[in-house]
Amino acid sequence: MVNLPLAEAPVVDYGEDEAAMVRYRVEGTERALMLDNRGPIRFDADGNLDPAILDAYSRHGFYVLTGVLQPDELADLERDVADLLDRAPVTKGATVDRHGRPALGRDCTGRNVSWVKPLSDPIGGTDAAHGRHPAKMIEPRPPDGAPPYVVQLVLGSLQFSDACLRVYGHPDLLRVAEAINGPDFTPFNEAVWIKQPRLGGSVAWHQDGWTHWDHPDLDEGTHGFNYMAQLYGCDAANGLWVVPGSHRIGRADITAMVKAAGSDRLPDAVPLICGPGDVAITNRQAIHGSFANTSDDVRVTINFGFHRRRSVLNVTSGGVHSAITTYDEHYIEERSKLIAYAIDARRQRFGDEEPYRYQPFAGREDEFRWNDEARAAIKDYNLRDLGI
Ligand SMILES: O=C(O)CCC(=O)C(=O)O
Repeated sequence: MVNLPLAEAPVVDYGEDEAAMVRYRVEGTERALMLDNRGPIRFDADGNLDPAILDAYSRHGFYVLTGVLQPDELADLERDVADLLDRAPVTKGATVDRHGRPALGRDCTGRNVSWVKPLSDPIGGTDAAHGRHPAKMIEPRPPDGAPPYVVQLVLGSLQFSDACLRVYGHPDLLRVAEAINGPDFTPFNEAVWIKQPRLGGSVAWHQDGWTHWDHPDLDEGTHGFNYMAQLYGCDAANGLWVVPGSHRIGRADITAMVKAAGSDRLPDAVPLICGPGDVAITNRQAIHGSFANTSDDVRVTINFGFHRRRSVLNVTSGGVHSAITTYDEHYIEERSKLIAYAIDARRQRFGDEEPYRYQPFAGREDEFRWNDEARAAIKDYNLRDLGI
C-alpha cells in the first residue's frame, strides 16, 4: 500500500449530512451493480470487441472492464505511485521533496503535481476550466492536524512512471479504444488521481467537453473517453460517480440538477465499483464527479483518455490542459508518439503479449524504442495534451 498515513482523527465524516451520505452511498452502489455494464474485455475470433460491451457503454456512458491488470502489473504501479509521492514537493510550492532532493517535475514547464486543501472542493461554482464545474460540493470539516494541502493529481504522468506508460500501451485497452474511436484514434491526456484517506478533496459534478457542444455533428462520442484504471479498487466513498446516460443529452444544466436534488447528491448518479486491476471507461460527456474522501481507503486511479481524430484535427482549443492552439497534423503526431513508446515499453516488460499495432505509426515501430533517449525526448510531452 502506498505510504499515506491516516489523519489522526477518531472520525472524519460529513457532519449533519453523514446519515444522508451513508444512505446515498448504499443506494447508489445497489443501482450501480444492477446495471449491465461490467465484465472482462471480450473479443471474438476475428478480434472484434463484443458488441454487448459497446452497446452497454453506449447506453450508460461508462463500463467497468474487470480484471484487466494482473498482480505483477499492479505491483509495478504501486511501486511507481509510491515513488511519485516520495518525490513530490514536500508541500505545495516547495522545490524539494521530503528528502531534500529536487522535487518531481521541478524542471518541467508543463503542469504536473496538483494539490487540494483537505476535503475541499476547489473548483465547484467557479469559472475554472471554462466554468464546467458549476455547483459547489459539500466540504466536510478537515480533521485536526491535517496538512494544509495534499497531493490530488499528477499530470503528464507518463514521463514520471514507466508502469503508467506500460498501462497506456496495454494491447486490449488500445483495441477497445480503436473499437470506440477508430484505428486512427489520438491521445487526450494522462494523470494519476490520488484520493487520500480522510483528506482527499472532491471534484465537482461536470461534463468534460467544452468545444463541440454546439457542433452540428455532435454525438455521444464527440469529446472522447477516459480510462480509469484502479490500483486498489474504488467504491461509493472514494470513487468517481457517473450519471448513466447523461453523455447523450448534450450540455446538461448541472446547476439546476443540484438545485432540484437539494444537495450535491444527484439522485440518478451511481459510483464506479471496481476491484484492483479493473479499468473503467468513462465517456467524457457523461456528468461525473467525486466526493471528498472521508473514508479510510485511498483511491489511486491511472487516468488516460483517447479521442476520435476528427474531434481534434484542426480544432483550435486549449486553455485547460494545454495552451490555446490549433491541433494540426504535426501537433497530433508529436503527441501520439506517446502511444508508440508505450507499446514498446510494454513489449519490453510483457514479452509474451501480442503488442498492439497503432495504425498511424504502422511500419515505423523501430523509430519508437523505449530507452533513455526516448525518456529524455518525452519531457514535458503534456504541453501538447489534446483538450477539447
Ligand atoms: O477521479 C476523479 O475523482 C475525477 C476524475 C475526473 O473528473 C476526470 O477525469 O474528468
